[in-house]
Amino acid sequence: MSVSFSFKYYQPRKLEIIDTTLREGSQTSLLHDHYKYFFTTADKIEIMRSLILYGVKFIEMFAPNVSPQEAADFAAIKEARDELVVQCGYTFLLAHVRCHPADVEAAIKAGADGLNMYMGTSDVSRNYSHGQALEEIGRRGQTLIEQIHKDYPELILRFSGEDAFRTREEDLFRVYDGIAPFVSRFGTPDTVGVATPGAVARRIQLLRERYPQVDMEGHFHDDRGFALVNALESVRAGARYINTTLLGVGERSGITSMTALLFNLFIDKQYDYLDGYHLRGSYPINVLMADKLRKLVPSKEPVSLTNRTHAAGVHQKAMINSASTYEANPLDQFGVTESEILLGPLSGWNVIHYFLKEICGFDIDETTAKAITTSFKKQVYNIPYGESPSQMLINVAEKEFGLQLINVPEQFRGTIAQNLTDTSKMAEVGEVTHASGVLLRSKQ
Ligand code: HCA
Ligand code: CU
Repeated sequence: MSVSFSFKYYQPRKLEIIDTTLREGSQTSLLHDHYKYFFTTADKIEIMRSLILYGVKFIEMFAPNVSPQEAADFAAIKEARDELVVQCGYTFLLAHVRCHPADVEAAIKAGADGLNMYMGTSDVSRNYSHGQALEEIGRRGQTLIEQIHKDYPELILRFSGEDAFRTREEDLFRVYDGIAPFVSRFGTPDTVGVATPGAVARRIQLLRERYPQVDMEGHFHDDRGFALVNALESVRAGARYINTTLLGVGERSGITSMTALLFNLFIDKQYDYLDGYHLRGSYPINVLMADKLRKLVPSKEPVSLTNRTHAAGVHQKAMINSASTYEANPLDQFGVTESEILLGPLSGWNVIHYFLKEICGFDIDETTAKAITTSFKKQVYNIPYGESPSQMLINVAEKEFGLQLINVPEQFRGTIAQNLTDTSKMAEVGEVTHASGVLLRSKQ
């Protein structure tokens, strides 16, 4: 049974993520780097289900006429979406289409809830001679969109002038003016990632003033590393809809990462933009995506374990005493529930003492820990490829220093007994460690 729901009964939230992992995200070169090339139907369904469970209500996909596989996937995703309607409410499936009857017809036939239409408006994206030709392009787009609006009043229509930030304002207006009565959203894609936050704020404000009845949608590429800040700026300027992908993947360096955007709004205490998003699912959904790409969650992704990983000796010592010293942001609320301390050449005796005593259970005092540290630091730079520093450290402790395990009584095994020499600190420090979930391990 096919399910449908009219957009006119949906009250959009203050921020609606339009996730385009399945469209823009599929254009990432990372899929090629790993000889994977495309998301399988099963991958797509898993990604789509995770997004819906996370609270995303708008999902963008390719026009079904891109390839027979995309057409089959569209149908499969629609079916999987329908299964979640009772549990999660309705999610709108939007087809990314050129302003071209073939794309439009294919999307409508496939049962898309909306059309994300686009057309090149900048000098570079369409090689027109300024003025007349643009007007002609705009008029043709307008005729098509007006007709769709008339024939399919239930369809959610969006129009984007591709490469909007290299399009002169008056050119954009010339095209958008005629289309405005027929669409519910205008996109302002920064197709090649040239926009600065100031330019974004100005554009969004201008468009909002000129088209008060049309919502704005942001789509920002990361060529300059501005995709996140531009998305935040556009939200601040009043764009209700933002295009994101998981891990920010997309063409070239990609677009805004969904979890990075929501994480920043949370840090800025913009809670009313976060209505309905299951923020604790952020890290798990990033891990799922990384897995699909056959890689780890990238270190530049704000919602990552890397952001709770500590390698320098001074940081590690501080982390053992108080996790907040080098962790300022509430990553645990975004599902990164553990900190990680990497044993290695930069580790100091404090952490080595902690590791050997608390994690391994050796009978060791501070003087011995310092001596072991000196020996370990001499050897670790020559560590054979593939061997773990923690194993090397244990070997030093056992073979060079003859350390023995403490015979911990059965009932205390598994209890963190940090700083056993100073029992007054034990409960306090132990609690902090537990709360932050410090995890000591060496990178394999
Ligand atoms: C593309 C270009 C696009 C479209 C964005 C939009 C861009 O890959 O087709 O439709 O709003 O960045 O301009 O992703
Ligand atoms: Cu894009």
